[in-house]
Amino acid sequence: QEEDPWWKSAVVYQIYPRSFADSNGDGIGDLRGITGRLDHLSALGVDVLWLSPVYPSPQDDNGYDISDYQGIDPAFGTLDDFDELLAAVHARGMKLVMDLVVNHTSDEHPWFREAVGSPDSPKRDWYVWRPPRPGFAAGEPGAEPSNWGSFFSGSAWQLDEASGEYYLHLFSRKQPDLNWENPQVRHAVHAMMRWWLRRGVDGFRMDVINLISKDQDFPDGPVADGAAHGDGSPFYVCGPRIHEYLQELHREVFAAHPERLLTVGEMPGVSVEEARLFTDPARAEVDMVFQFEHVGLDHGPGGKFDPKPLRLTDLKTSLTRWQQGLAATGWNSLYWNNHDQPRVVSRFGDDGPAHRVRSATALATVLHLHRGTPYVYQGEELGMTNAPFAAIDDFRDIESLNHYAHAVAAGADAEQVLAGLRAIGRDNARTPMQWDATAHAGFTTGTPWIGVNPNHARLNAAAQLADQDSVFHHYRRLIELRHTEPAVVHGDFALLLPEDEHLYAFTRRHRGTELLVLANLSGDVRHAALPDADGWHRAERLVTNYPLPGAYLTHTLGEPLTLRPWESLVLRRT
Ligand code: ISL
Ligand code: CA
Repeated sequence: QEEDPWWKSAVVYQIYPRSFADSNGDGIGDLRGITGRLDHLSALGVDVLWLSPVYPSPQDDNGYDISDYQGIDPAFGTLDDFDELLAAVHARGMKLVMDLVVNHTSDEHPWFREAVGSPDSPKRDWYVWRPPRPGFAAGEPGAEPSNWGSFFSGSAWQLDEASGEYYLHLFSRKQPDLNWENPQVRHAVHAMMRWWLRRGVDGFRMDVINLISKDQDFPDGPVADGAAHGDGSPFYVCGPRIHEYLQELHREVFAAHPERLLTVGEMPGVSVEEARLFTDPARAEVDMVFQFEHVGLDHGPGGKFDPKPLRLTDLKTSLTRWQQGLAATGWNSLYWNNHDQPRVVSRFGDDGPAHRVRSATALATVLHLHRGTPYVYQGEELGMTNAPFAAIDDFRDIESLNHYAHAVAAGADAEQVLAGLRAIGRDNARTPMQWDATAHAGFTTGTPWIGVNPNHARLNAAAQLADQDSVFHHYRRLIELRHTEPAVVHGDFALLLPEDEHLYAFTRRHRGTELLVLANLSGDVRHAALPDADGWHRAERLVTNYPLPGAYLTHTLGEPLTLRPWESLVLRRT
């Protein structure tokens, strides 16, 4: 176990560059802004930075629509700025991982321009083209080659008037899917990745990488009650050639750097069984995957924008299944937040003044004590909250804007649609990083591209660095614990109190060490009838979120443990 890969004991920090730090006052975060804020990340103690896309892009989906894979968008800076950032990150002993978006390009990428402009060019086949459905004329309602809906509302097919053919776009119309069946596409992607590795980057977070292989028959998918489009996911989630493509990528790109890299596949809809195949080191595909089960548990019958309250037992059941499923083979990624999810303290915690700090720290404790590699999304380490968006004009995200337009056009109540966006919309995670209490939270001297959360006056990094009881210092301690206690990295996971709707409890056992993680994920006092409460009586308290006198649990032998609102603790016995 001593020869385990370095990333098993690492913590990754995700930067959404547009919203992190603006160095030139244009209201958009940029690379020099990041370089100027590395002290914050060193103080937190993270090992790896993952940058959301900074390549040239029309920014239809905030950079997830790439028009040049080997450059930097002028809004973010230059390749020189990038090299400078990379050197500064390395000088601090951290690594840098790029976002790799190769399921699709921008429709403004030269490859797609050529494919559209010259249907006879070899580039045509780099994308997915199909004629209208038999018996239909191009452009007629229902003429789309399949009934698949796009992730961003509407059909997944867009008509190209000039040729009368449709191209596939699982995301926006400006994000045409690449045709991975074509070996030239795969070779171009490999070459581009090798170019970044030569430049010195330390790996890739691979966007929707389990969607790149499609069933070439493009069959219609099931249509849910009242849905305008079918669900094509059975025909593109972990499609027929996905493992072949990833093994080829490993051979062609990753294999030359056996120790250095971190590769993580973002995989909507992936099952535990598939994830084990993807991350089995013997199969040489990726190091770990992002799975989505736990962030779908509060989606309601009407989909993600129709959220329902989370049942804690559902969360525990799900995460435990993933812990067990990847215990012997493979590896987990652990996350609550990223740029696509609402803020966890608002979603699963309580972001009101009474409980914000303790619910944020309790949730952090639960996540970081699981087995796997934790990811911290910018601002999560401050307990940043969802944003008080007043009206649709406050939103910027294409998914939210498209959903609103489609839902309202279909007759939905606008206020109700807005309520869904406020609860679950991706812009909640995209408001600027809250550095200090000054105007625009110290993010920019100009006008920010999206509103700053007004709570930055009291919720900001400067205040939290100065306060040992802050969310920031709690995250710092959790990260340090992973670096120093092998049981956090390697320990076997066992869930306790599986039926409890308020308490999250588990142990991690490694050689002679056992950790107990106990969290009250509710705003009321709770009693924990732990199977072996007395056995933990004199255990060492490692990370807690309430100041308690003494080093031992203050509980009476033979009595259940009492946990205060949102109290969490990590205990160790040997
Ligand atoms: O938020 C979602 C839409 O409901 C997710 O399904 C999301 O689209 C999915 O997780 C894939 O996300 C990734 O690829 C998208 C991009 O918009 C996201 O920001 C990115 O993380 C397309 O590139
Ligand atoms: Ca800027």
